[in-house]
Amino acid sequence: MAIHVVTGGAGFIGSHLVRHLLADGHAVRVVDDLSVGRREAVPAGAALTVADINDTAAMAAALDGAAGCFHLAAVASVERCTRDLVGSHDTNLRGTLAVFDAAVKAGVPVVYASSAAVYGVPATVPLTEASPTVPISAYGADKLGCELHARAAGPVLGLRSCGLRFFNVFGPGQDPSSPYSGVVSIFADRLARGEPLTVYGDGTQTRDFVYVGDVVRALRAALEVADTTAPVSNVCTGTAITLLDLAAALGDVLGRAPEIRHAPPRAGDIHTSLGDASRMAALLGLRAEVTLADGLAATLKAV
Ligand code: NAD
Ligand code: UD2
Repeated sequence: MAIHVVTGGAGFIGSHLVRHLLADGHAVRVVDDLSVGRREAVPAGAALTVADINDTAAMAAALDGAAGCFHLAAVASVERCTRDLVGSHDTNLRGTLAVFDAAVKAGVPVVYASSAAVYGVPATVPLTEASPTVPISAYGADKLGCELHARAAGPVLGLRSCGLRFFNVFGPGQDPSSPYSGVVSIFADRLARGEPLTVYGDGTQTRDFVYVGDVVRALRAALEVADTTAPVSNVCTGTAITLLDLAAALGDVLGRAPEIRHAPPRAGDIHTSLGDASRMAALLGLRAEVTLADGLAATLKAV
């Protein structure tokens, strides 16, 4: 079968993608500097190169003969990007340019991770790909920069790409250890320990939670449509729930009501986030299939 490169393949989403590619008989080369990801998370059978994506020689070697590149490596924590503007930019925008450059030279199409963070505070929901992109974080600004460069590099350099704006991804293997980890991973970890959940604000804020298995399907479909027009698509469910309902849904899976403590709202927290999944259906030919209940059950089982 084909050879695929996965940057960030030792991370949460990347390790799921690698497992699926291997299961379908593909050869997989992972490029990850293990700054966040763990060597043990890289599924057996994949070839791991421990390197920064800015390492030109390492990227060229990884892409040699490859059929596609899934670029997921990033400083994925909004908080870390805020604290380390230049360091995170080196990975999130400069590093993406290094991946694009290597992909152009190797003639390999790239599917790259963008984020719902490109939208900033929504004026209206659901957010479509035509909604204004006004990021309110360095993380979101760099992700938008990746999209702009992909669009410029298509016609000029022949880069074939597709960008995916992930909404709130959850599932087994997401690290709960930082306060800025995904809320589902934090809540699942706390519930498993019998600890109370902290809800910032009144808990009426909404999020569009998309299961990692559906994200993997979107990534793989995106490789088929990557081209020089640099299409971009949301990856979301088109349904949002409140934080309080999320806590209750986790409690339902476990058969006991979680204890909830409220804390002041987080600075810069967006109240309403909801994606429109129409382009995902039209461009990628798929919609999110895993229900929240099933996804939460799988997440809790793995804790
Ligand atoms: P993650 O932190 O689990 O994985 C990122 C991986 O990239 C890690 O293994 C890390 O070691 C690696 N990495 C970081 N800097 C690197 C560098 N300079 N060179 C090589 N490797 C490097 O994050 P994730 O949740 O799996 O996210 C994957 C992608 O999806 C990221 O681009 C992230 O910004 C994006 N995204 C994630 C979410 C989400 O809800 N998890 C939402 C929107 C977008
Ligand atoms: C998500 C992404 C971020 C960026 C952003 C764009 C994750 C982890 N983060 O941030 O990368 O794309 O969307 O808008 O996917 N919360 C609690 N208790 C907790 C933890 C969180 O109440 O213990 C709340 C938090 O205040 C927020 C919601 O849960 O209202 C979701 O928080 P999050 O950190 O999982 O994700 P978000 O949407 O802030």
